[in-house]
Order: sequence, then C-alpha cells, then structure tokens
Amino acid sequence: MSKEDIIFKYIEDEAKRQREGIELIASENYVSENVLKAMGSILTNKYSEGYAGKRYYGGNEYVDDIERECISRAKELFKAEHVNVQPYSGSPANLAVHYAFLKPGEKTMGMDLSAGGHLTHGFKVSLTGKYFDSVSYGVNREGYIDYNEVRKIAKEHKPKLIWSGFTAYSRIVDWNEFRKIADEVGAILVADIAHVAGLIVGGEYPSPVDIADVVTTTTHKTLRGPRGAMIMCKEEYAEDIDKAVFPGLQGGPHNHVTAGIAVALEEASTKEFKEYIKQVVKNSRVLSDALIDRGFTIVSGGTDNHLFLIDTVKSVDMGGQEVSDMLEKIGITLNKNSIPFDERKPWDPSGVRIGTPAITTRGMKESEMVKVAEYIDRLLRDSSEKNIELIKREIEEFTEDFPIPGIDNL
Ligand code: DSN
Repeated sequence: MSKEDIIFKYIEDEAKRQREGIELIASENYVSENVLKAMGSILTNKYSEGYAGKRYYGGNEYVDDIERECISRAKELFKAEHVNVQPYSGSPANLAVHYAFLKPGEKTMGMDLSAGGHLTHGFKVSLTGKYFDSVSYGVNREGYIDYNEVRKIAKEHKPKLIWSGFTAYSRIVDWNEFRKIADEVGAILVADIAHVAGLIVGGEYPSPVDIADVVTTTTHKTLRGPRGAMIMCKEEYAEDIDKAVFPGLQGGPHNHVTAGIAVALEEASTKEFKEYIKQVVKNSRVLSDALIDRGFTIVSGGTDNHLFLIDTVKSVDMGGQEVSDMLEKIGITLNKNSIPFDERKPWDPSGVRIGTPAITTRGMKESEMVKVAEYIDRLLRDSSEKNIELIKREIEEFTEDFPIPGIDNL
C-alpha cells in the first residue's frame, strides 16, 4: 500500500472500530454529516489572526462572516453577553481564562481531579497548577459537593478565581451557591460547562451563564460539534478574554472548526436536539440503575446527568485500568477514572467513567441500556476467551442497527 493510501486505510479501520463498538466515553460523541462537511472544508487553508473586521491577514471577508455568525448563534443559544469562539480546545480556553485574570503566582481554586475536576482547574501537574498558586475542594463521602467546605477553603485561601464545573461528577452543580461563595471572597467565578453544555441547551441541566462571570466549554462533547471551545463572559470581561486568547495565547483561529461549531450550534437549537438530550439523561439513569441491579457500586449512588462512575474495586475487585482493558476486548470503550478518596494513583485508579451521549446519538434507548449493562456484567463475571468471543460477536450484531452519522460516506 502506498504512503498516501495508508492513512486512509487507518481511517477506515477506525470507522470499523467505531461502527462495531459501544462507545461509553462520557466526553465523546458523533457529529452530524454537516459538521463533518464544514470541518473537512477549504476553510482550513486560511490564516485569520485577529478578530472579525480586525485581522492581520487579507482575504478574510468570508471568514469574518462565518465567525460573526458563529458568535451570534452561540450568544442566542446560551443567552451570553459576549462569546469568543477561537480557543483551540478546552484546555487552552481554561488557560486563557487564567491568563486573563491572574498574574503568575496568584491564587486559583478548583475541584480536585480525583473528585471529578479537570487538570486545567489548577491541578498540580498542569501549567495552571504550576504557574499559579492553586487550592482545591473535593466532594463528601456521599460523592456530593459540600458547599460549606468549598466556602471554608475559599475563605481561608482567598483565591482570585474560583472554578466550578467538572469532568466526572454525576450530580447537579449549584451554580448559585458558587456565586455566593465567590462574592463572599471577592473572586471571579468561572463555570466550565464542557461536559454539560448540550444538557444546558437541551433544558436538562441548569445554566450558569447569567450567574458566573465567565463560562468555558468545549464544543465536542454533549454539544455534539467539532473539537473546539468557546469562552462566554459578561461584557465587562470581553476585552480581557479576547486579548488573552489572541494575541495572548494563540495564533490563527481554526476557521474550519469555527464553521463546524456554527453548524453544530444551529443543530443544537432544534426540537430534535432537545429530545436527544432528554434521552441521553434518561439512558444514563437506566444504565446506572441496571448496573446497580447487577451488584455494581456507583459513586454517589446514581446520576442526574449524562455520566456516572463505577467503583470497580468495590464492584468486581479490579482496578479501572483492568476493567477498561477487558471491556475493550469486546468492543466496549470507556475510560479508567479516579473516584473520590481514591487510594490508587490516577494511572491505575479504582473506577471507570461511563457516559451515554455517543450511544444515544446512534439511537439507543432504555432497552438497549439494559443490554449494555448485561454485556458489561457478563464479561466481568466470566472473562474466558470463549465468553469474550461470544459477547464480541453479539455486540457486532447489536450495533448494526444503530448507524453513526456520516460514517458510510468516508
Ligand atoms: N478529556 C475530557 C474528558 O474526557 O472529560 C476532559 O478534558
């Protein structure tokens, strides 16, 4: 096979893997054909450093149209005062927010990684934890955020930024309580809604947009757009945020991504998307309940959103890595994840995270969730080669009825 062809062969291999597997990674999803079309367009050819109407390169008339339209759709959908659609992804968006408001060494506060926070909310190995002085809050033994504890830590450390939001928390965040705490210590409140942006738009999760000073989100998770990010903020912070993204942190925006985000935002404004999001949350509850019925231990005892964590040590006496590796053999993909008060290390933690956005996009509903729970249970109770082969074949057959948008037109 020629060198030109081999990459396309690998893409075909990946398509087959996606088609024949059950995707339970809570941060993944399948974009529409139109998002794929925008992403694969000639917009990738263009340099556009700057903002619409103020670029450092010529020839940006149509790119300006696209970026303005994307911003206007985001403002309308999220009811935001100001939106920057240029961050390359969630981590640079969060770094830009730190850069906009803090000098090196100043204090930032976020949820601890093992409690469900994100690296870029000040975790020690992240630049946000190395260049800034970071403190963290966790969850209580029941797996819920304890706002009195958050308040106590905030009062003790007086951070300049407080991060709310998560990557692995299955409950509803009380944005108003975070607002009160931020006001009590004079901090800027940031909400990272990367995981729940789609749920917010679909009316299944409260919005922090008129509560927090700044809101960051990726666009490729429950929002079902291309890999990218947005920062929304109150008008008074617009200039600081825009300057931090460009020229502070990034160069030219990825215009093909901006176009893809604009397409996804339009799709997210439809009745069909609301129905999809309702089903995502319903599926998450049913899947979590079906696993509990089969003896699994779920952190906090269940879920109010699109994801949940299994305590694999308590459930099947195995670490998250081992469970993840075993499930991959039958085509079920998920990620190992730390759980609150984890005694094991992040690369070999005590749990796995499960989410339903991707399988719901394929059209799976409640009865399919029970089947997924059965596949997981059967494999983890008997991981003999024979059982692996049997379940793998069953899953390949099962997934045939649930197409992935655009995958057959590659
Ligand atoms: N990697 C994302 C997730 O899986 O939640 C967070 O950045």
